[in-house]
Parts: sequence; structure tokens; C-alpha cells
Amino acid sequence: MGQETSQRGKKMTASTPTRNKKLLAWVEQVAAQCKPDRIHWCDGSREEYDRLCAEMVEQGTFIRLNEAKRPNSYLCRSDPGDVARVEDRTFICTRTREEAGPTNNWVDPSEMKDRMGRLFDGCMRGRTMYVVPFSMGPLGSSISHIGVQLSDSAYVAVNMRMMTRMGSAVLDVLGDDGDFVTGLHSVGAPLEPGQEDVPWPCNAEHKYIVHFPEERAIVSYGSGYGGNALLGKKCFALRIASSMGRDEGWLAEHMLILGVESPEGEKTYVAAAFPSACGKTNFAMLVPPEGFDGWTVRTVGDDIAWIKPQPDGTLRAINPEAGFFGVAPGTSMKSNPNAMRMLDRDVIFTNVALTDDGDVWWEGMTDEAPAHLIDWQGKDWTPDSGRPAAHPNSRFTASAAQCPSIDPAWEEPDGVPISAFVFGGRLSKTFPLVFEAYNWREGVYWAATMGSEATAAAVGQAAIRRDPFAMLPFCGYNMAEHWDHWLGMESRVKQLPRIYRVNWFRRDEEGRFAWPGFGDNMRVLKWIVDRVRGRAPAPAESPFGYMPHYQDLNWNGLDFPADRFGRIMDIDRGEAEAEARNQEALFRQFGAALPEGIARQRAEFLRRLETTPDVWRVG
Ligand code: O2Y
Ligand code: MN
Repeated sequence: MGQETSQRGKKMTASTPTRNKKLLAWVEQVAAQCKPDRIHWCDGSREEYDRLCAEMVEQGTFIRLNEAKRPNSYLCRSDPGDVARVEDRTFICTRTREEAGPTNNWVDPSEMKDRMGRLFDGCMRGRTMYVVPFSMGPLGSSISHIGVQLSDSAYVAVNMRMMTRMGSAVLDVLGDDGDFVTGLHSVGAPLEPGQEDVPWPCNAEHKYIVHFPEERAIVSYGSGYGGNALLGKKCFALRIASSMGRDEGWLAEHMLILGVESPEGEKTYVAAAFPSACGKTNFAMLVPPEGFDGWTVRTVGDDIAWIKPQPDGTLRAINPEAGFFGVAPGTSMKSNPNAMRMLDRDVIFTNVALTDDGDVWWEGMTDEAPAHLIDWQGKDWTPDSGRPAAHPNSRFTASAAQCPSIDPAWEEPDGVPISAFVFGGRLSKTFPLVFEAYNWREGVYWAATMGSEATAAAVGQAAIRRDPFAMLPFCGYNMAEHWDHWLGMESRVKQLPRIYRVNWFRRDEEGRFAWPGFGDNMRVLKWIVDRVRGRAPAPAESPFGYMPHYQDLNWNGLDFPADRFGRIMDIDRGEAEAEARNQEALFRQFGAALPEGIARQRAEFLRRLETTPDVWRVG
């Protein structure tokens, strides 16, 4: 089990499980600043995990679930004021404001360090500081990178064990001189001597999620929740890693990775990016519908992809994470049977509801809600309470290894070869079910301009909330430069994947979803695979891009006549023009940083629309 030292001004030497000079010096410096009562070096063992969970049960942070129904699983309720990522408190502290770009919050790095210095002084008093060494990506892979998080939260330590490769083995890889990304985290709630702790300590007044990309450093204060506190995820694997990728010629993207296997055993890997609330985890774990005998979809990752150009001209990708921190509400046997089976055991649930027999429940898990629950705030709940039983952002943390659809190559150190990129948003109109960009540059343009409608309430009226590459809150540098980095791949990668846009959320004249979604998305996925494998029939050429004809999709097992297909594929020229004009506001923000290549693609799209009929229909 990991090593613990009591901190009374002691120097750390013999008792530490590493001789890494940078790490020892940093731990000592942080301990002197934050003044924890104890330091615990996490070894990542099962014993350590069980002990920390048992301590959190004792402390009232965790509730152990019914062992017969949900073995080795826990429910945790956060503070009601600490339930999600805090984008307005997230900062990219590059040397200049321009380097962070107009879509990131920026503060001068030295000013931010002064602010953090004041907040972190003594902030771990009365607590244990956990030293959490972790690898993003398989240990020893040339695509992987190491981080160390110092945190005063045991919840963070146990979640990091599931979400990353964590513990002693990482220190072995790090060696005496290896480098790593630093992640300093405090819940910002020091304890006075004798002061009783609360189940979910956090700081109501100050929250800061700060990145120093040039120094490969993360500092997080005041929140214990999700992406604010599990620093390997959004902070490292996206914000810091995107900056590393820009400097080193690779990509850190907010993308799932899945592998489609044909009945003949041919495997095609696809990476896909969607804004939130588009069913990303469901797509990553898709179960093909009836009529797709012999076809399977395997999961490599559900959230983040690190993608590197290879000497052989391909792009290969890894999932840097080792677990899933998925949204619980809406997850059901219908929407995602693989996720439901993954959650049978060894899960940490955060902010879901508790059933009377010690199990969990959330909105959408079953058609009918149980007659009585304890809600995410610990209050009695009945179906007529008029409020959700689980918080809409409630989560499960589960190890990827226990996902039934996990791909056999998910831990392959060299990653998997990516043949297609898929981008999508939640849009009730204008965008068809699927199209393939005419070329790489156009694909980058379609990814840069993606987004979802701001509200579902006013269907057809809502404005598009742009979320370029689904990276708006996650790009560690100027977003316009990110687009340029993608454009630059054209000259650096010989076997460029094709790029697709999909829209599962188009609505019909009555305002209902026009596409069944979930497993039926396989019909679109198979067309994409057929295209990249060169076996799809010649597609139609639309103003957006290449599109399948009705007969190019496999309709086995689904009654979806050609006229319905026509209605989710047709293009209204007026709407398309309005879309192109609307993109101008997005582009204008970036001023001179906007890549020429992106502006040109928009102009070309507008030119194509000049000769488009009022309603373009796939023949
Ligand atoms: O609210 C949080 O802290 C979690 S955010 C999150 C978690 C898992 C996967 N994606 C996301 C996201 O915001 O994209
Ligand atoms: Mn995400």
C-alpha cells in the first residue's frame, strides 16, 4: 500500500518511492506552501483503493451500495454548488492574451501565480496531500505522457485510479530524471485543529482551473468535481496536450474512437467529435441493429483522442484515459446497453439517486421511476416531486477494461489507425443526416463551424452555439491556430482520413426527431466505412459535400422509406446561405489570426450555393 509521511517540517528522502529530482523538489515545495498534515504517495494498488473508499464511507463522503446488486460500488453526493466544470473560472495563462485567443479566459501568468500563491498558502491544513503519479495512455507507449497530481482529495485519488494508469509503475517509467506535467489541486477547504470535516469539501467563494501551457502546468483550486479536479482529463489530456501537440506536430482532440468490424473481420477505426448532449458515449459503444449480422462496433475511447502522424503516412490514435466518466441521465438498456453492463460492479457514482434497496437510479434509466428514492441531495423523492432525482450532470466512473465493447487494441501502445473523422452537432434543420467533405480543407472548415442549437425549446428558431471541433472549452491555445494546425496536416500526412459531418437530430414538420438514432446510426457508420474502403457506389454531389443515395445505406430491419430519407437529406438553399452568413460572426472574433484557408472554404461554399436550387434533393 502507498506510503504516508506525517508532515512536521520533515525533509522527504528515504521514505519516498522515487528519486526523481523534479518530483521530490516539487512535492517538497508544494508541501511547504500548502501545509498538509500528511503526505500519501499513491501506489495505485487495489488495497489502497479499498482503504481510501472505506475511509470515505466512514467520513460520510461515500455510501457503499448494496453488495448483492452493485458489488464494490459507491455513491457520492457532491456539494450542490460543485456539480460541473466551471468554464467561466477556467483560464489559459499563456505569455500573451493573443496566444490564448478570444475564446479562452486569460490572465497574465505572473499575476495568476501571485493570486494562486495567496490561495494555496496553508490550503491543505488538516488534510492529507495525495501524490498521484499517472500516465495518460498505456505505460511506456511513445504516444503517452506522464503527469503527477498533488491533491488534498481522496475522491480525486480513487477516481484517478480508474481514469488513468496510476501508481508506482508510473514512477518506475518516470525514473530519476523523467519529465512530467504538474497538476496541483486543492479543494480549498483547510481544517482548523478539531474542526469537523464535511462530506464534500470545496470552496464556495473561489474556484480557479488554471493552465500554464508553456510550463506544462495545471493549478486547480476550490472544486472537487469532475473535469475541475481530475486533472488528467480535460486539463491535461486536452488543454495542455493540445498545446503540446501544436508544438510537436500531433493532435489532442475531444474525440471518441471506435472500431467497426465487418463480418469478414476487417477493422476500420473512426474518431468522432460532438458537442455535449449529442450521445457521444452512446455512439462510442454503439450496438448495431438487427440486419447487421456479423458487424460489431468496438470502443477504444469515449471522450479524448491523442492522434499522431506516423512515418508510414498514417494517423494513429490512442485513448489517453483508462476509464469512463460518463453522464448517467439518459443511459439505459435502450440507449447504451454496453454502458449499463459496464456499470454492474466496481463503479463510483456521483450525484445519482439512491433506491430504497441500496442501488442507484437516474432519469431515463427505466421508463418508470421508482415510487421512492433519495435524490442527489439526500432528500426524499417521489415521481411527483417536480425535480430530477439525479443531477442532470451526475456521473459514473468505471474502468474501461470492464466495458463489454472495449476494443482488443484499446491499450495498443502504437494506437489504432484512423480512417475517418466524424463531426456532428445537435441541429433541428439545415444540416443533412450525413455528408463527406470534398477534401481535407473543407472538412476542417466543417469541423471549425460545427455547433449545436442553443435551446431545444424553440425548435427551428434557436441560434447555433458554435463549438469548433467540440474544443471550445478545451483548446489550450488560440482556436484559430488550432484550425491552422489541422490545415497543416494536409502537407504532413500522406494518408489523410476522410472527414464527415453528421446530424442525428434533424426534426420533421411536426417537430419530432426524424432519425431514430442510437443503434441505427450504424447505417450511417457503415456508409462511412464503405466510402473509406472504396466500396460505396458513387455518391451524390451536394452543396455541402458527397452524400449517399437512399439505396447506398443498409435499411435491413428498419421501415424508413425513401421519401423520409429525402426529408432528412434535402438542403434548403436559404437555410444553407443563412448558415454560411452566420459563420461570419464566429470568424470575425479571430481577426487576423483566422487562417486564410478557412475563410476561403466558406467563400467556396457560398459560391456553390449560388447555383443550387431552392431545395436540393439527393436523387
Ligand atoms: O462536469 C464535469 O466536470 C465533467 S465534464 C465531462 C466529463 C466527461 C466527458 N466529457 C465531459 C465534457 O464536458 O465534455
Ligand atoms: Mn467530453
